[in-house]
Amino acid sequence: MRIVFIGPPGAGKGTQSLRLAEKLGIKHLSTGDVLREARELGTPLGLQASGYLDQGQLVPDDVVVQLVAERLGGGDCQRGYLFDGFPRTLPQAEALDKLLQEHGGQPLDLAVEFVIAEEELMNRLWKRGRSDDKEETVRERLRIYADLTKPLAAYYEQRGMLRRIDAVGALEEVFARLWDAVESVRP
Ligand code: B4P
Repeated sequence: MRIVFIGPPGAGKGTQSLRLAEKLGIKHLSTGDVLREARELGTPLGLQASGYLDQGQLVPDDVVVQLVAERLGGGDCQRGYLFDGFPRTLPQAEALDKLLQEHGGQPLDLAVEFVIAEEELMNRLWKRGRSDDKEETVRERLRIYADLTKPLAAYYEQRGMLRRIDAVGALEEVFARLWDAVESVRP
């Protein structure tokens, strides 16, 4: 299966995606994890991404698309994949469609939107305390989400691929909703 997750920062995309990818036996790719790891290793990608990450800004589209293109070409994506945090902008979604055409022409099966109130997000991120989880940075990430990423839900809805899930509740409850969404599109 080919799946993408859309949701505001702290919605639980990372938390749920690891579990879902394992259950489905597909590759999991978090662009956020790859960027943070690159920063820690001090690679050229990491140096390029660092300032954006700290300020809660999106890393430029061409950088992220290049990163995903490299991973899609790898053999471990043949059985399917779950992209967590990608695409995040309309140009990224269009670039992904193009990449999929180049890699065998198989479209996505499912886009999941995690729905959650801002207050709950602030609460979760405050507890996590990552370097980009400071209140001011989170507000900026939420603003960017509303402006640039949330419109992707309509993009996938028009293509009949979107399922929305309530992301509030215990991890198990959220996973059960996610699994229902997957089952609804499984061949
Ligand atoms: P991401 O790494 O994607 O991070 P996120 O949106 O903060 O997190 P997520 O929704 O995965 O939350 P999580 O499960 O961890 O992005 C970080 C940055 O990377 C971006 O700001 C941007 O700069 C850059 N970036 C990434 N992708 C990009 C792209 N495509 N284009 C450009 N830039 C890009 O959960 C958060 C917390 O909530 C955790 O502590 C977790 O334990 C807790 N939690 C989860 N589920 C819960 C539940 N049900 N109940 C209670 N707590 C829960």
